Amino acid sequence: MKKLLLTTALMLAATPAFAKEYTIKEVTDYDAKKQHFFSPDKLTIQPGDTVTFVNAQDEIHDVMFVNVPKQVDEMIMSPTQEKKGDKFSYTFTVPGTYKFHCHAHEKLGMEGMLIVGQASKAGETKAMDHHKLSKKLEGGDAPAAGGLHQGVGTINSVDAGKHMVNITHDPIKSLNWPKMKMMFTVDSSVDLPGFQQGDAVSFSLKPQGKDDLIITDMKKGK
Ligand SMILES: [Cu+2]
Repeated sequence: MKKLLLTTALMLAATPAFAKEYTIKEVTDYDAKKQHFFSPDKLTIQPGDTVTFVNAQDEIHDVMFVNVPKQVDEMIMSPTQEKKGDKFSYTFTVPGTYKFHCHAHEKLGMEGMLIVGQASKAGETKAMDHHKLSKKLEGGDAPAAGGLHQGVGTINSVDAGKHMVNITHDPIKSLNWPKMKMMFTVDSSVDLPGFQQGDAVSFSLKPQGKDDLIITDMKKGK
């Protein structure tokens, strides 16, 4: 009897009519500890289920699958630089563990994990290098001098107390970043009260930790 029930359950799971649809939002929240994130950033689904990634608001995001089960033979990625309301859906049929990130916010830790059926064991997944593809799309990377990335932009707001600044920056090739509105932490060596909304600025970004970048130098003028 027990065996019969199990068989029936397996058959139901394999029937497309029972396939489910899930949504993962791509979120920017300047008040959150981590400002750019997927919600949820971990999800378990069954083979045949579909996940739709939705850009939830006015920030540019996308989704790129960077580590997938070995049997997956295609690049799973949304168009780059999705705008508000843009959607990307994919139906997952190969069981295993999938890791994804937002290309624009990769260095800020915007990443997530999807388990289809059951998690992959060691050696059952492979890396997918979408960077080669996106470099082609974006016209090549400029090398970062001394590990610093140079940007120019316009200040939207300054929070001197928190040592943070919100900047709409031009594309930063060395990070593969499109034009974006972003909040940055500013090093204490920068005289933040000397800046205000509307200032055009040039700045240097230094990688900090695994997924953060801080402004170590900022001057007026582009
Ligand atoms: Cu993003």
